[in-house]
Amino acid sequence: MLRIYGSANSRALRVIWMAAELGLQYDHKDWLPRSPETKTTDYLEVNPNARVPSIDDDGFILSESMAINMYLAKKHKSALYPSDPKLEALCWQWSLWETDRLDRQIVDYVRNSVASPPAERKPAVAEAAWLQVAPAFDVLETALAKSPWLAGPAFSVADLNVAGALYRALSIDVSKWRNLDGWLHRCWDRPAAKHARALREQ
Ligand SMILES: N[C@@H](CCC(=O)N[C@@H](CS)C(=O)NCC(=O)O)C(=O)O
Repeated sequence: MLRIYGSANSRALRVIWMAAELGLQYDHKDWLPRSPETKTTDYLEVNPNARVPSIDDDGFILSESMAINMYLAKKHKSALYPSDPKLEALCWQWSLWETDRLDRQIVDYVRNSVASPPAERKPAVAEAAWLQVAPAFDVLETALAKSPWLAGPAFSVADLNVAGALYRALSIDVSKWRNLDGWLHRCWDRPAAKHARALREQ
């Protein structure tokens, strides 16, 4: 049986989305980041970083949300994982790119501009993050002007991983990036995405 460690209120959101796309049953350890459960000796065996998400797939242990999603989509022979090596490589490219360029930066920006209570916001952190987020959005905008999806002719794990990581961007105005805006909402309009989002926002 598949077990997913991590609350929808964490980067496990994107893994929960993928599990819903694939129609997988799973045991959910609905743990928040930094919760006591993530610091036990047993969990540190699963993820020595004490972070979520992680999975235990019938004894196969894996962490890193992007890798988990690519593994699950490939294992279940989903159309979300392209069989063409070039499209497969584009899924790796976009997932790694997002982790480098946007994953932390978008969280820092949104938390410190709109999400946290005003007294807790750090404008300097928001400003520094925005200096990285805006050019990364430009890169996505250019790619999405050429093709409606990031890796080939259809929605794939590349789109899920990047759009999943951009959950926070749903709460800011990105209409300046017209193609990015349309793509982000197309991705999050999928039933599996709505299911994951509902778990986070319940
Ligand atoms: N690159 C990792 C990041 C995992 C990560 O940072 N998870 C956060 C929650 S979203 C966490 O568990 N943080 C706990 C901590 O920082 O101690 C992934 O994508 O899975």
